[in-house]
This record gives sequence, structure tokens and C-alpha cells, in this order.
Amino acid sequence: MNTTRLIICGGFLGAGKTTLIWDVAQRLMAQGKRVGLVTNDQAPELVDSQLLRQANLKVAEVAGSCFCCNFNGFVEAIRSLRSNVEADVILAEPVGSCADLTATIVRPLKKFHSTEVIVSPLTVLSDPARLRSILYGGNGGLHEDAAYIYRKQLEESDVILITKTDLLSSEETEKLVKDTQACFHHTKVMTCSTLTGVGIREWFGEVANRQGEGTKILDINYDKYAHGEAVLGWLNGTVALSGHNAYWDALLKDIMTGIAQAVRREKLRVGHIKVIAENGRQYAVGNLTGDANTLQLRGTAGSSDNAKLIINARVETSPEHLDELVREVLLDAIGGQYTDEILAWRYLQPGRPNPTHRIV
Ligand SMILES: Nc1nc2c(ncn2[C@@H]2O[C@H](COP(=O)(O)OP(=O)(O)O)[C@@H](O)[C@H]2O)c(=O)[nH]1
Ligand SMILES: [Mg+2]
Repeated sequence: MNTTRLIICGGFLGAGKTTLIWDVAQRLMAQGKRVGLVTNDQAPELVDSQLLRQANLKVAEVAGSCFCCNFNGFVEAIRSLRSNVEADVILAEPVGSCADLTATIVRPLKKFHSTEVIVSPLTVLSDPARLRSILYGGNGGLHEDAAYIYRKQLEESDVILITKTDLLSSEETEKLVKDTQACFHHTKVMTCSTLTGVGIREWFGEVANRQGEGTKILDINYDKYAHGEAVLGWLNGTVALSGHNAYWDALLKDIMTGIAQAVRREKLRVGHIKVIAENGRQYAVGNLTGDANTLQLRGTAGSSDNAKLIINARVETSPEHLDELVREVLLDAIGGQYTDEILAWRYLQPGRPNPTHRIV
């Protein structure tokens, strides 16, 4: 078959990567294109994969390691989408705390797999609130080594895509673009909102036809990078719930507000907490990408006797403490009203990144 266009959408936890690839996949499929998606995480049981599959999108998952440390797994995922879907376009979302993608992903793909994929410019998505803080000397509400990763991601990007512009006035957007461009001279800075649709066509037009990128090789301190990842506790859990004609949106809301309150009480910095509730036909998603003001609930999981809950939490604390915190909130929210069965439950601290290839 022909080569497949591969568009990698990087950027920190909560930047809007999954929302963007969901949106773009829908648009492309409406035009008759065959689209595949690749999600990625340090552990299995991904909200993102579940979410994308709800929309009947074809998703391959690289779980248990980031793309760069499991390059062969990433290539396998690409191959499976090429053979099963005959994908014209693949949109891939690396783990949000991952950096150095040009050297470890883009260049090796170009060197070893150019007959299979044409790699588009590396896009790094950036949430305006975190970006502002980072640009003006802050740490984006993150540990300084996690903020180091954030800066390195921006530094190596071919395109910086500032997301969520619906949350800004046009003057604020303009200033943010100008200030970002001033910091990152050699990078194209663009903006979009998946809520309003503004900017998505322009961004896609920019990356869908360009190639020959992969020139910005980072000077990156792997000790600092590893520590920036290790300060985040990681928890992925899946729980089956039963209750008589239960209203799952209310439970999801209780869980999300419970978690938001607990992290605030304990002054913990949030990378991203994402929970999906689904009853087999409908689903609702809760997101927390910073303090309690960032809490978003979308969709509806309706009422039914059974539902499944998937929880992905990345918070600056030990994985053991994150486990305790999430369990406590969950038990509290479930109370005596539902029965629950834990189908999968893992908490961990990401290991030191050890890329399969690094081509400089
Ligand atoms: N207001 C607004 N929120 C957005 C937009 N794009 C994504 N989000 C929200 O940002 C949060 C994180 O999005 P997600 O796509 O999961 O981020 P990821 O971790 O980078 O994949 C979710 O609550 C999304 O609903 C946008 O354009 N506008
Ligand atoms: Mg995501």
C-alpha cells in the first residue's frame, strides 16, 4: 500500500491532544479518508483509547511504555493500522510527559521506515494557562523539573499549537502568540479551539502536507527529564459498577469533585486526572488539568444497572499516596449505593526514559 501520513501531536498532560485527534479524525472520515489513531501510556487501561473507540475510531494502543522507549511497539501499532484500516492518515498522541521526540521518534522513523510513513512536522500542543506561566518565568503549576520537560517539548517542536483559545479574548490570544513566537523564533506558532472549531483546518493544512522536519535536536539533561517524570504518581484503574437504574453522571461528578477537593486540601499539583463512565451505549468524561477551576464534565452515561469506570490520574505525589487518595474518594462516592468490582488497578512511578533509538 501507499505510504501513510503520520501526524504526531505531542504536548504536556491535559493540553488537549486527545480532543484534537478525535475532532480531526471525525473531519477526515467525513471526507472519506481512512484514519487510524495511536494512543500511548505508561500503563494499560487508558481513558483516551476507550474514549476514542466510543466514536468508532480505529485505535491502536502502545501501553506500558512511551513511544520512544518502545519504538518497536509504536512501529507495530502503525503497521497494524496500515494493514487493518489501510490508513491514509495516522494521528498519534505520545505520553504527555515525554520529550526528545525528534531524536527518538521522528528521526528513526525517517531513517528506518520511510517506505511506510511520511512524518509531518512535530506539533506540540500547549494549554494557554500553563503556557502563560511558563513564558513569564513560572512553572505552569508544575514541579520545576516537570516544567523543564514542558519547555523542552516546546523547544523541539516544529509547530506550537496553542489550544483552548475559546477561554481567551482575541487580544489575549494575539499577545500569547506574539510572546510565544518571541521565545521560540524558529517554530511556527498557531492556535485552535476544539470547542469552536477555530484554527483546526489551518493547523491541519499546515502539517498535512509538510515534511522534511526533524531538525531540532534537543540538548536535554536526561537526569532532570527523568526526575520531572518521576515526580508524578501515575494511577490507571478500571472498576465495574452495579446499581438499580443508577444515574452515572451524578456519580462521576461526585468522584471528580471529591478528587478536586482532595488535591486542593493536600496542595498537590495535578498533571491530568481523567475519568470515563460508560454504560455500553453512552459515556461521560470528567477532566481535571490543574486546580479545581479546570474541572470539566462532558457527555452523559445515562441511567442503567451496570457501568464501567476508567480512571487515569497523574498527580505530583507518590503512587502509593495517589492510590490511597483515589480509593478513598471512590469509596466515599460509591457509598452503599452501588456494588463495585475492581477489574484492573495499577499505580506506578514512571521509570527513567531509555529510548530505543536516539539519532542526533
Ligand atoms: N475549553 C476548552 N477545553 C478543551 C479544548 N480542548 C480540550 N479541552 C479540555 O482539556 C482537557 C484535556 O483534554 P485532553 O484532550 O484529554 O488532553 P490530553 O491530555 O492532552 O490528551 C479536557 O477537559 C478537554 O475537554 C478546547 O479547545 N477548549
Ligand atoms: Mg490524551
